[in-house]
Amino acid sequence: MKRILSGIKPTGSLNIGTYLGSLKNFVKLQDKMPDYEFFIFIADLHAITIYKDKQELRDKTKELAALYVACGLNPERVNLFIQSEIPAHSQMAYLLQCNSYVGELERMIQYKEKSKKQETGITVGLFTYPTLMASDILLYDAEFVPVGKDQKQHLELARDIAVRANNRYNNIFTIPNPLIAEVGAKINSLTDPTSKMDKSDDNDKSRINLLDSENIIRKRIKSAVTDSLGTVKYDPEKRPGVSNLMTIYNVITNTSFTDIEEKYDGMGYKEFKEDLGEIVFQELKPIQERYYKLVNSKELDDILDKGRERANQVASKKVFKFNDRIGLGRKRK
Ligand code: LTN
Repeated sequence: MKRILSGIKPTGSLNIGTYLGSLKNFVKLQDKMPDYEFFIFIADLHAITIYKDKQELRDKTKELAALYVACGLNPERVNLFIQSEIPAHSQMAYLLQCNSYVGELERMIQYKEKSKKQETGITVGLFTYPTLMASDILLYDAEFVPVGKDQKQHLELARDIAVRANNRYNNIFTIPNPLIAEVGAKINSLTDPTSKMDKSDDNDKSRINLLDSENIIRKRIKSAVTDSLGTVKYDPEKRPGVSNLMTIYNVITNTSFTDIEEKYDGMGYKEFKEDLGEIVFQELKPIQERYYKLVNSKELDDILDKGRERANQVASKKVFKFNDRIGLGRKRK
C-alpha cells in the first residue's frame, strides 16, 4: 500500500489559524485518499534541537496527540505515533548524514534564519534537522508528504538525498512528493490583521488557541482590531481587521461574505463580534470536550501504542535493509 506521512513539532499551542487553515483540510485527506496508509507523528526529536524543559516537552507531546484525535483524526485510519519511540528515526538520521553535504545543509533557509536570531548555542542538531526530517520520510517510503510552504525546501532536500542514496544503494528509497496544503483559509492575527496568526507571537491577544476558555474566546474576538467605519463589509485590502473576522465566520459556518454582509447590514461590530464569539466557542466546544476526555486516558495510550507498533514494524525493517545495502555489520543470510 502506498503511504502518506507527516510530522508536527510539539512546540507552542495550536490556534484556530492552524486549525481552520490546515488541520481541518488535513483531516479530510484521510477520507479523500482511501488507497493510502497514513502515518502522522509528533516530532519530539525535532523539538529538542533547541533546549526544552522536560515536563513541558512531555505535556506538549501528549497535548498534540490528543488534540489531533479531538479534531477528527481517525486512529483506525491513521497510525499516530511519537517519533522518539521509534529508534529507527535516529539510526536512519545518522546514515543519511553520511549521504548529505555540509554545503546543502548550509543553504537551508530555516537554519539560516534560526541561527541568525540565536547567535550562540546553535546546536549541531539544529543544523542536521533536515537529515532527521529526511529520515522520517524515507523510512516509510512515503509517496506524499503534506507540509506547509515553509517546509518545501526541506522536502526537496529529502528528495535529493533519496536520489543520491538510490544511485549508490540500488534504489532503496521511494522519492517523496510534497503535498502543499491547499490552504483552506488564511487566518490573520487579531491584533495585527495584516500578518498571519502565529503561535509564537508574544502577544496572547493576537490569537485564539484551541484550548482557550469560553471567556477568553469571547474576549479575544471582542478586542480584535477592526476600524472606525463600523460596517460589516468584506474588503481585505482596505479593511483587513473586519475581513479577517469575516473569514473566520465564513470558514466555520460556510456562510458567504455577501450573506454575512446582508445579515449585519445596518448593525455595528458589536452584534457581529458577539455572534462570532458564540460561533467560535461552539466550534471549539466539542473539540475541547473530546480533548479533556482523551488527554490522560488509556484510550490515547492505546492509540499511541498501536501507532508505535506499526511504525516500528515498517521503520526497523527499512533501517536494517539500509545497513545491509551499505555493507554495515555482517552480511545478512
Ligand atoms: N519540520 C516540520 C515537522 C516535521 C515533518 C517531518 C513534516 C518533522 N518531520 C516529516 C513532514 C514530514 C515542521 O517544522 N513543520
